Amino acid sequence: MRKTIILSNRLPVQLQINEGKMQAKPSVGGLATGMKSVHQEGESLWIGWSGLTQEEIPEDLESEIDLALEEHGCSKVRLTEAEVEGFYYGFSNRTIWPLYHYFLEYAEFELSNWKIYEAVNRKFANAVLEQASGDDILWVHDYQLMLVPQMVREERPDLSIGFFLHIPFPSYEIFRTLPWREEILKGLLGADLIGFHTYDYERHFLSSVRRVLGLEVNFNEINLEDRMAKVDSFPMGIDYAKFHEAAKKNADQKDGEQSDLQRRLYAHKASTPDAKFFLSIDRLDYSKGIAKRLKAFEYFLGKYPEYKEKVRLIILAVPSRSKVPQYQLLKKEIDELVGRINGELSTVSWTPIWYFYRSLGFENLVDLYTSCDIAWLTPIRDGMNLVAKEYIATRTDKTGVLILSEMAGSANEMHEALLINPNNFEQIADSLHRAINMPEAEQKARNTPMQKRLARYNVEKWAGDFMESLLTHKQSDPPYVAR
Ligand code: ADQ
Repeated sequence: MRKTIILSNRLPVQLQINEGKMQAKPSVGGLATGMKSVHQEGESLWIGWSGLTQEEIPEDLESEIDLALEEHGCSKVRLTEAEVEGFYYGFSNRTIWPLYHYFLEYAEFELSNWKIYEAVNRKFANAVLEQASGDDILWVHDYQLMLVPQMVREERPDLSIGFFLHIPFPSYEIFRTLPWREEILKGLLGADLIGFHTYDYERHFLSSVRRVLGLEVNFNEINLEDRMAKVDSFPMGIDYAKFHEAAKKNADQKDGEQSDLQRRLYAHKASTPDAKFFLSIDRLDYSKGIAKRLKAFEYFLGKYPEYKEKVRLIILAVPSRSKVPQYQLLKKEIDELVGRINGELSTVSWTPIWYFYRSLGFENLVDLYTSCDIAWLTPIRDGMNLVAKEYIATRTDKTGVLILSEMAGSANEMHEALLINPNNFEQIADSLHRAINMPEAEQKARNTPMQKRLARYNVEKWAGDFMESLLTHKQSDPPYVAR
């Protein structure tokens, strides 16, 4: 039977060893959430790194871990500490991530990291080749594995190979600075279908293919002489029903059934009825613009001092890549900004910023979405941003205001939100003011079409469309037929 192999850097389960015992925990992140529904259906295998290096896995637990993963339909790629360092923290997160998010000044071009990236991509490709049979479908995810499509194709051109990039693809002028630009493009072109979140990323990719490799591009197909590679945009959706239903359940809960967090939020609202909560949720990452948001909040309170003691900013930052120096510096900057702003502005009864540096469980996440009047998501660059979509999905009475950066991929589909430029503090302050005063009828008029779109174009539809497009293209373009 034909199976789908999903390949990503991390498996959708995280392993932790506590006192010699193994524990499995679902991972946080857009991809894990998004692919869950695809992985649960039909015949599929998910291959990726478990999150533990070979040095961290005691020999006697290896087979126990493999068995536990197998139960989740997963198989692990073994990585050593040095490989994780060079491939993940090094090339992926200190070269590609900053470059693709337009933080050129943070991008490091280390030959040794590139070599490890190549070797680890080879490991992932070999893991696929060991498992692939018949006319299987391979769906490779994200920027850590851009060389895998070509590595697999060289051995198995009969497989249907799809690749999806979850982060932006930068403009040619940025991409061309990468010393290994040709290798990366050739690696990606091993796929039959290459997907992006937006048309702009697709356009940037095609332009780089044309200018770096000199290949002929016809509309959205690249002529590779013996075959055509197709490029298209597939804006990723969310599990709309899951968020919407959880929010409904949440609204129906009686007093005793509420979570601690919910009770606290409601108590605050009851004691100050005209108070407004602004919500900011991201991984702690410089691309998400958290530090800038804090400064913009301070600017807003300076411009509109009448909102002092009335508004509160809830910042939830998920720890991320804490071994990379830029992330450590950012954490320090955010800690200091929160401390300074709260120190300068707090009163006996008011703390302007509530700052949580942790990951929250699904129910608490929904508590926050449903109790905050305004979601304020202003990344400096973001491939898509699923939090914006999740917030709108949980607004069961259709109230609530979304303030969203125009630099997030999701802004293309959520034009009813208040779209802002994250560098324009004046515009941000005015948008916050507008959001606070927006009549309910206008909130509902804006949120209704967004909800409809999100419900229709959910994550299953996203995955289904990608798979259908891949298979249709493969059928019409068999690799063995020379043109
Ligand atoms: P991320 O950069 O991780 O993903 P995002 O799309 O916002 O960003 O997804 C974050 C996910 O983590 C959301 O589903 C959210 O619910 C969850 N999450 C965030 N904070 C949390 C917290 N404190 N506790 C628990 N869960 C939390 C990358 C790209 C994005 C792209 C996705 C999917 O950078 O641009 O949208 O992949 O393609």
